[in-house]
Amino acid sequence: MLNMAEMKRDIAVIMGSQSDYDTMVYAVDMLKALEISHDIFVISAHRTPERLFNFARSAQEKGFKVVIAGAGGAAHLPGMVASLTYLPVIGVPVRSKELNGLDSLLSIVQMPKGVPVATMSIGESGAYNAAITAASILSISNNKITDRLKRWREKQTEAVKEKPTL
Ligand code: RP5
Repeated sequence: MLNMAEMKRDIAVIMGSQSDYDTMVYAVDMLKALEISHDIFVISAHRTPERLFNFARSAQEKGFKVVIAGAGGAAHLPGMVASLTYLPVIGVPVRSKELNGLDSLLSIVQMPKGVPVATMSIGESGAYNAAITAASILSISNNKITDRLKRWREKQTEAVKEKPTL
């Protein structure tokens, strides 16, 4: 029997710092809602570069299918991971104190050609949408995830009232 560490998970949610978790929890909660297996790691491109290298180099072999990477400031984590793996990397720009996340957004979205990072919007919405994008990627080869995504989208549509509450 596999122990927890050996279990294969579909999505790796990684973040540059513990302080990013307040944002990345929106991705984690959405993955839970869609019943998608995932694991979560703190990996800093500048504070733990070897951890980054080891993670990115072995992610595919470990069974991950998509990486969601959140980082703030001079946010090189998603791009560095993308440079070391062939898995799709979805970047979440975490809102920074100094520049309100514009620094994070530009650092992640402006990848030079050849090594893409699929970049979401800044902050909570970006984290939330990162999980939905990851689910869409998995749904290509997993009908159960397609059904869950469909049901979730239908519920979202039903929740929008035609008349505003005045
Ligand atoms: C980045 O620096 C992290 O992704 C985080 O958003 C930012 C600040 O990190 P802490 O100083 O809060 O650890 O590496």
